[in-house]
Amino acid sequence: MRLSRSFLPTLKENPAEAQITSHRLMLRAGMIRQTSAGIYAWLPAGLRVLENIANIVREEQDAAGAQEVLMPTMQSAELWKRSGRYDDYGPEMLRIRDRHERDMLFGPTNEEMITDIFGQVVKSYKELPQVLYQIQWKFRDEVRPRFGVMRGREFYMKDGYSFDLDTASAVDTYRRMMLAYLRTFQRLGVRAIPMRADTGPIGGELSHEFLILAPTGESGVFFDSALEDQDWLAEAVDTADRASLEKFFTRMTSFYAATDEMHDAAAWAEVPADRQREGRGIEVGHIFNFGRKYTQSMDIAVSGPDGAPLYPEMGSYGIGVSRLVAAIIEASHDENGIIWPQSVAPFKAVIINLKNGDAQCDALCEQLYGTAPRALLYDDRAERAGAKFADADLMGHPWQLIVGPRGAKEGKVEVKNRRTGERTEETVEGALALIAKLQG
Ligand code: 5CA
Repeated sequence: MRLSRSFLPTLKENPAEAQITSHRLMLRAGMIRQTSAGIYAWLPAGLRVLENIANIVREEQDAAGAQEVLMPTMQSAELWKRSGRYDDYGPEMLRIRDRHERDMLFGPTNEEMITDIFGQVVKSYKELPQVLYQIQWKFRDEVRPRFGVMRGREFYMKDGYSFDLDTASAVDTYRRMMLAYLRTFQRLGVRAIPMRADTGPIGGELSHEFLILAPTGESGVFFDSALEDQDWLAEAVDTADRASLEKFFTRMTSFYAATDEMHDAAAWAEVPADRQREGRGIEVGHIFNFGRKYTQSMDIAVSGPDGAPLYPEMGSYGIGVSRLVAAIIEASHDENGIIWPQSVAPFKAVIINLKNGDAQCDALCEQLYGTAPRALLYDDRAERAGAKFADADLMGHPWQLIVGPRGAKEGKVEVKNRRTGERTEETVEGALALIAKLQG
């Protein structure tokens, strides 16, 4: 994308309405604009990050055997009356009446709808297990939407739902999802610590929250630092084998981790002092196993092995995709701006032309840019160098490819790594090889 013609409205000043770093940086880097309280429009740079996150989530869900669907945002109140949650959900649910006076709502979550669809399709226990997920907008009329997309009213969520024959198989599915989540967050370039959690209005007994450490987090957290050192992408688990899943889960849960709501001082005291970490965390995911709560209340059964009705055991699995954009920034920035992990960056690198209009500078920049115009941002504006450097740091591109008149004449490109600040001088071939590597 050419910056001179792009819709990337960066701001020099800190917007007054933003109280936390990520909200400030998302506004300043031109990623979002608010349209109503807790409701945001995503501009090109923001949308790219949102979609990059969603795609990593999608790949790991697919790899774990979940199948993607897309359900509507509008739901009929009838569904929620069947589960009994229509009255329980309270003012967080945005209720709407259509022209025929039918009660509708903007979905805050989809347990009821997916259970109903499952019931229409699956008739026999032989078709179990099933894991379905979607990545879709949700609406919760939060009393205090704040911190930008961190706690919005409209937000983008990956919500998955599983249906199993019995408790043992439902627990296998839960553990498989746990591993998929750990892998997902690691690929997103952040550490999200799984913690035993309260189940709240979703219901059930087995539940974990995934928290990214940040001083602005809403929950207090206590955990064993050994959890930060695990490489979940290298974890050898045979996800088709119950014993292997159990071994992984037992190992993972052997490390202490709890939010303040679930904190156990006695168990905490047993964690070696040099590994005790206390702080605050942002909840970016939440998984639940709640048995037959919805299949029973909505009377959705399949025929069991003996021909009698069997109510599948369910779980649900959420990831706050839009919240993650902010959470990653909270965990990865410095005083100059965002530092995107490579995997989610809106642009893999920015090409900075230090002398726009200089024939050699322009030619070299065009040569680099032309190899990967979608992955690269080309700062071809008639701005001074200082402004270009400041915007590049603010927007957080992992690499800066800097082309000035002297370098252009000698066929050299200065390459800066945004995270380490390290600068090297590369030949044109070296710069092209880096671009090819970043794209791959
Ligand atoms: N049905 C279950 C799982 S599919 C569910 O709704 N779980 S949840 O309530 O925990 O939400 C899942 C994730 O969505 C949360 O972990 C959080 O990361 C994100 N989330 C929840 N509320 C908001 C909000 N108001 N703004 C942004 N993200 C949110």
